[in-house]
Amino acid sequence: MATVTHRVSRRNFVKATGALAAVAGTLGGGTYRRIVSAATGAPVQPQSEEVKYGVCRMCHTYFCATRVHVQNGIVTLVEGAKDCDVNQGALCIRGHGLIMNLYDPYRLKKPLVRTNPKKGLNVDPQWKEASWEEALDLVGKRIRDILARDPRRIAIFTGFGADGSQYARLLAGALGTPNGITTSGSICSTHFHNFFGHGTMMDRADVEYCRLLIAVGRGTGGNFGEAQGTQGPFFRARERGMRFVVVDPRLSPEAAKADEWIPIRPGTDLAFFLGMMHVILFERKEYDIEFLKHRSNAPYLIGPDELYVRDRTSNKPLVWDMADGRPKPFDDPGLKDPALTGTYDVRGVAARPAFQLLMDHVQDKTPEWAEGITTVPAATIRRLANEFVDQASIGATITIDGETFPLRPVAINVNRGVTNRKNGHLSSWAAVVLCELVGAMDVPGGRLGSGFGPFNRPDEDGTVALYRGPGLQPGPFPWKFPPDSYDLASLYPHRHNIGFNVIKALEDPSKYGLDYPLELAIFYGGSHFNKGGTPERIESALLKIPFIVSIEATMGENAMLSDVILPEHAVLERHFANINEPHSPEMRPKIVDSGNIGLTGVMVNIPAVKPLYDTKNADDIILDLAEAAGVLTGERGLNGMINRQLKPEYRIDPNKRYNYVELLERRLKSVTGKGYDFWEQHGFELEKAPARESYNYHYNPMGKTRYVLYREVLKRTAHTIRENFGKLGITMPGWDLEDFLSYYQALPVWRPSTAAAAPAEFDLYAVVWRTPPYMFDLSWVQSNALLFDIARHVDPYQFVVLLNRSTAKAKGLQDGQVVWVESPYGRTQARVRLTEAIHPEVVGFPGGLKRSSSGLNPMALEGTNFNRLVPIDDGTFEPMTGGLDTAVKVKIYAA
Ligand SMILES: Nc1nc2c(c(=O)[nH]1)N[C@H]1C(S)=C(S)[C@@H](COP(=O)(O)OP(=O)(O)OC[C@H]3O[C@@H](n4cnc5c(=O)[nH]c(N)nc54)[C@H](O)[C@@H]3O)O[C@H]1N2
Ligand SMILES: Nc1nc2c(c(=O)[nH]1)N[C@H]1C(S)=C(S)[C@@H](COP(=O)(O)OP(=O)(O)OC[C@H]3O[C@@H](n4cnc5c(=O)[nH]c(N)nc54)[C@H](O)[C@@H]3O)O[C@H]1N2
Ligand code: SF4
Ligand SMILES: [Mo]
Repeated sequence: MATVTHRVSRRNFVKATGALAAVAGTLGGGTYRRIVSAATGAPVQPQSEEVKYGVCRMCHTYFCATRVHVQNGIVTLVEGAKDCDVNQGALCIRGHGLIMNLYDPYRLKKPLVRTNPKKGLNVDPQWKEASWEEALDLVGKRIRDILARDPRRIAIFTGFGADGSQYARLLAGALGTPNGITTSGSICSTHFHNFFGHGTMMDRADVEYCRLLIAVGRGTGGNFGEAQGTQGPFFRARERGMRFVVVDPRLSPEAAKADEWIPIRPGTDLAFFLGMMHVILFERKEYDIEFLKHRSNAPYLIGPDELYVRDRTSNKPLVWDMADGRPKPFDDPGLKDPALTGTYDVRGVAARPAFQLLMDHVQDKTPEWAEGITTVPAATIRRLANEFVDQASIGATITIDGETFPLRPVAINVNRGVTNRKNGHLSSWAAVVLCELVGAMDVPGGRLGSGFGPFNRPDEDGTVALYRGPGLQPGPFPWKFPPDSYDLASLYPHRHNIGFNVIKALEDPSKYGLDYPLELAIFYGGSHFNKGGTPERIESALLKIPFIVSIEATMGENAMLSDVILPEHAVLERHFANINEPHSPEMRPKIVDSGNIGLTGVMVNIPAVKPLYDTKNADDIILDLAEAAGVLTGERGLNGMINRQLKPEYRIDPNKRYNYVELLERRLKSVTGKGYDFWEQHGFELEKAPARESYNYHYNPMGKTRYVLYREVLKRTAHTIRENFGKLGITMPGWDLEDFLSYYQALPVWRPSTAAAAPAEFDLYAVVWRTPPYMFDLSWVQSNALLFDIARHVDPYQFVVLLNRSTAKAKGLQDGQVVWVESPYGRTQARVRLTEAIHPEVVGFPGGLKRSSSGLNPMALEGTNFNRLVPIDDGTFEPMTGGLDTAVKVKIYAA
């Protein structure tokens, strides 16, 4: 086992330059040079040549190191840095498209001010070019006027396009508005189960030792062509015989290379998991009793109110000790043999261990029951459940670097295909509980959290503490009606990101008790348009906001509706840093990411070329906006907040204006002690932790922490919500309160997904997945000409919808025919491609990201728009996290 802590690379910059320029010529630098030369008129023969270190930002992990070749001030080649442990010289297709991000002719080149008061996605705004001073002055005046009246009326919407920014998400605080709202996340409410399961944001499998990996509604990296270290260890695991099973309505690229593809009816994974649980608990009757009794809350006694039965004096949850037939606090030193089953009398109340409640629920959830719901044969579910237990090798141990760990080489990992259902948090919880039944949590071979460190430390109830760090949190946040913010956050105490609620709140603020309008919105790197709802609906809701400002790079939908556009640099012109401190909860986690386990560090992008146009670093624009609005200086201004990120010796004078480059230098020095000179030369610095320290069991081994099987806090939240609405004499706007609360379940109990309840004419399910060229629109990949060209000419499954041949036959549809796909909420036109590689009840959308702004490169308007099928109405989405249900019921017919 590697126990070294090392700098992953050291290089002789000067020597490398000459050698790499030669390589660039043979690898394609020459080709690029000729193309660029033809486009820009630059000489073909280089007069100057440099190779610079950078970080790819064509997906939101921005975690692959690059070498950027620059000749005569022109970028001729971007390649992966071979000496970086993260991507080891590789770039994915998006990374190879990075050069086009810079030379995209559709980039915004100067600040723009609208002159046409009439607005719309297809209305010419009659832009007037402006100087930065003019544009900022205009915006500053508007903001100051609103601030003087009511700061709440300003909203700031951010998404993954803003991830490279240090300050965008501080601006709302400086302005004093509750409407700092994230637009991403509503189609990937994938963190909630991991916060509870591991105390981290994501999960992965330890493919180093895993013997059976079951991926359900999730890619492991290959599906969207990741370049980060995932693929090597994964394929080595396959070579040594790790079984890989994919449960997915479509035969994905990964499923095609798996041992087994199990097609499933969308939205029914919960039934599949409950069927597996039934086999384990009632047929096989073999599970990790030690884990359940001593490393989980399975024995905690639950009362008729569904809450823990607590000790009167210490308030600690009680368990029943079978050794002497008495209840004891979970951490009582005299506790010998906690009961997992039975009913016990505690102070006159019938109390049952959480595990018994799970057994009760699962008793009738047989594989035959699950088959009827999932279309997966009962025999398959039974076989897989047995294999899961066989491979788990309950009781086995392994010694790594001299430390003994349980070895549980099985994992079930789920993601977007499971979580984005009305029953999503229950389905994803079922996957966690299955891993708990065999003890495969944070130990070698098993299911791991995304970060390494003491994330599984216990809270006061002895169970893995919920993640409480910067950024996303699992809640509960305080409940409040009327809500303060337009995303209605306080009505959803465990929400993920629910930016889509803004659309409904704009349509009818009084429905939600909002007593103020939005008067100004700033959009930066996030869009309502790429989520649920039809573009027409989103357009008319947003047009209720009188003044819109966009920090943008292309003329997307937000930009088209804007009054002022402030243009940002392209990636290769920017300063930015990817800072992953040791023990941070996410090492920009990928999917099943064993290659990067134990890896932390800092990567810095220094601009490869000078800006081509009159654009700025996004954080300079944020600082400009704060200054123009009068909220930059002072301890309570943006400067004060920036200071809180800095070590005392690097703090700034809060009353001065700094530029972003100065501030980033101070931040880097605060974290690493090193300034630009170092990063310009080295690009990145990574550290690999010793293997044993990469397993969180190392930090809290047997007896030190208990994994959550029963999420009691959700029951407490449900009580709070019911009580609060009762006191106010009102109900949850737009929902049946009891239906809403019936999803607040501590255990993964059966609830159907909404899609199942659609009218019968909608006889199929639409599902969507990521494709390698277009994951979403980060770094405007959707209008990247290089990626488009590849997608168009190489991949027959782009820009179409997939339909099973038998279904097409029954409906009289031909391959290549143009069809409508219609849900109760919207419809989209598409060319249909027939295949065997999809469940017969499914219409499959690869990407489905067709755009709606006439200002974009027209290629972004090709293909299909999945999102207009997705409902955002109250009652339709997942009530716990607010995740949109993307298993939509649809019908398909000839256009
Ligand atoms: N390198 C890199 N990694 C990333 C990102 C990045 O930018 N770069 N982005 C991250 C983000 S934001 C996200 S959300 C994730 C997304 O990561 P994934 O969740 O892996 O993304 P998808 O490709 O949408 O995969 C979902 C799968 O679920 C299947 N599916 C759909 N419906 C169902 C269903 O009802 N049941 C089952 N069993 N399967 C279903 C689909 O066919 C598809 O194969 O990727 C993350 N990982
Ligand atoms: N059909 C379909 N819809 C999806 C998904 C899908 O796979 N298919 N994925 C979903 C998921 S999982 C997520 S997390 C969300 C992500 O959703 P978002 O976080 O909203 O991210 P994007 O859609 O990538 O970017 C939003 C907008 O930001 C702008 N932008 C992008 N990069 C930059 C930049 O560098 N600077 C500036 N100033 N602006 C920029 C672009 O105008 C872009 O349209 O999308 C979701 N929507
Ligand atoms: S996975 Fe691809 S897009 Fe993401 S950082 Fe790496 S090379 Fe860039
Ligand atoms: Mo996402």
